[in-house]
Amino acid sequence: MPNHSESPKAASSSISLNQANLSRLSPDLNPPTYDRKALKPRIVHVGVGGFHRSHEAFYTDELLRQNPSCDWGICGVGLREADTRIAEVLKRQDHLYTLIVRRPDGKVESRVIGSIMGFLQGWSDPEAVINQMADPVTEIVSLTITEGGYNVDTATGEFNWNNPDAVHDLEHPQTPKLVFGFLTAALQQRRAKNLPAFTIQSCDNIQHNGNLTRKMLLAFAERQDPELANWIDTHVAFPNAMVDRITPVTTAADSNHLLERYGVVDEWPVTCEPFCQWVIEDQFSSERPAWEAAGTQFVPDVTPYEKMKLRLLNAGHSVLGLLGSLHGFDTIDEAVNDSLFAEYLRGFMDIEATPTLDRVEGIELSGYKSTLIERFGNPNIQDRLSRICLESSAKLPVFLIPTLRDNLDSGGSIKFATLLLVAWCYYSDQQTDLEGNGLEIIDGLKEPLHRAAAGTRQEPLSFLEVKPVFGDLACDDRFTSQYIAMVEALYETNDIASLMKTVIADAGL
Ligand code: CS2
Repeated sequence: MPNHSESPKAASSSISLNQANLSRLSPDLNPPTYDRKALKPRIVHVGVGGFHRSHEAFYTDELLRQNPSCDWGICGVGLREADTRIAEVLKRQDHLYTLIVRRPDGKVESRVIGSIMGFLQGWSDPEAVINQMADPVTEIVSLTITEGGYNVDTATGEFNWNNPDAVHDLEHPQTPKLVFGFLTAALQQRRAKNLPAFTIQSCDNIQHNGNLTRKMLLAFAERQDPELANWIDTHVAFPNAMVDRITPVTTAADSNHLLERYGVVDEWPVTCEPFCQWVIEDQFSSERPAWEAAGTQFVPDVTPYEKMKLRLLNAGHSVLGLLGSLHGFDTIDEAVNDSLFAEYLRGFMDIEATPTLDRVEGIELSGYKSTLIERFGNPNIQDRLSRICLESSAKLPVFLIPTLRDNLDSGGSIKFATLLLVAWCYYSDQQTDLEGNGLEIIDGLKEPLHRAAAGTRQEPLSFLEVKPVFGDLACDDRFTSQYIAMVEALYETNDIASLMKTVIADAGL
């Protein structure tokens, strides 16, 4: 959740953002032009973080502006107690918030988004969430629950029954904790009432995110009620999708900007870049919004788009995030504006990631990569490396390790990716940058990663023993000899820049 503890200090003349005050707002804030009262909660969205608010809620708001007779509204859902603050803020603001789009040239465009119309708290009132999902008005349940939220046992790729919450959900189907428990409880009701199924739309950065959601939900449902599992298998659609918009953590400066510039008190706005992309497989259980009017692309197969995005953008972020953190950088633009880091990033993308990608209809990869470097360089986004590096144990197995494995299989270059894993080992071991300044590490596997990495001086491959992340990578001799050589060099010299230069030089760049 965004670290946004300070609320803007309101002056007596300031306007609180809420429905009643919409007509008093500056037109420059582009308040909704449609009748919010006419919206129906046809979408239930789980995980109302910054990304949902800059992406799906934005696309839906755009659609509503273009077609005022459209009635697709979003009912937000939080499943964790940590969602209390967003629930309270949205409630106070009648679920309105400002999206602040910051361009690289310094221009800022803000708009008040009106597509979210409610918020339900799964941790304190699970029944309300289940009933809302089960209500015939709901046609889509969409998810932004992060890479780790799919409850995958990364060592096997299967549903993780070691998670006590999964067992709890089997025993207490009406008071679930995991999203899968909520979905089966709601789908059970719909099946019992002979209602059509809703579509489940994943909006997370995972290859084949729809297929994975389906696999995990069916595994859970199979244990709970095999007949329900069959029904889900036949009736529920899980379109795969590629989602993209860089959305940094909101800071107090974002709220202050709105207060100073427009006299508006928005307790939790969202800042993002201008670029926005959403490519979805057009397979829905029933109706869907005509999001294409708002710029969404509907395609028969999203695989090449998602692979391209995960392996270039997300992995590129991790390259800058981990190497940049060791070097002492704070933000992505700082890192990418350093010529060594830019060259390294481009080398990784051209030499290691690109050969593993499939052709993408209508996209010229070289231009896509240049655009990525421009997007990363946007100085007004202030995307912190701490955001990029958080939960690396859930990200790197999706963003980076598949590229490394493909290159191991094909005999391709592995040095750029290997140095990244070596940097991650040092980062997890020392928990400081190379100057000894402390780094705040947020990761569900922080302790196991630290313990494994701390054994590196005695046994250079020790970090790779974290099997849920690395699987059997340590069995590949070409990889391990490269890894050991780089670990020894980094631990001896504490000099990441020289190692990066060597990788670039060895690649003949
Ligand atoms: C980032 C993503 O979490 C990460 O490491 O790479 O959040 C990225 O900013 C988004 O996927 C952009 O679409």
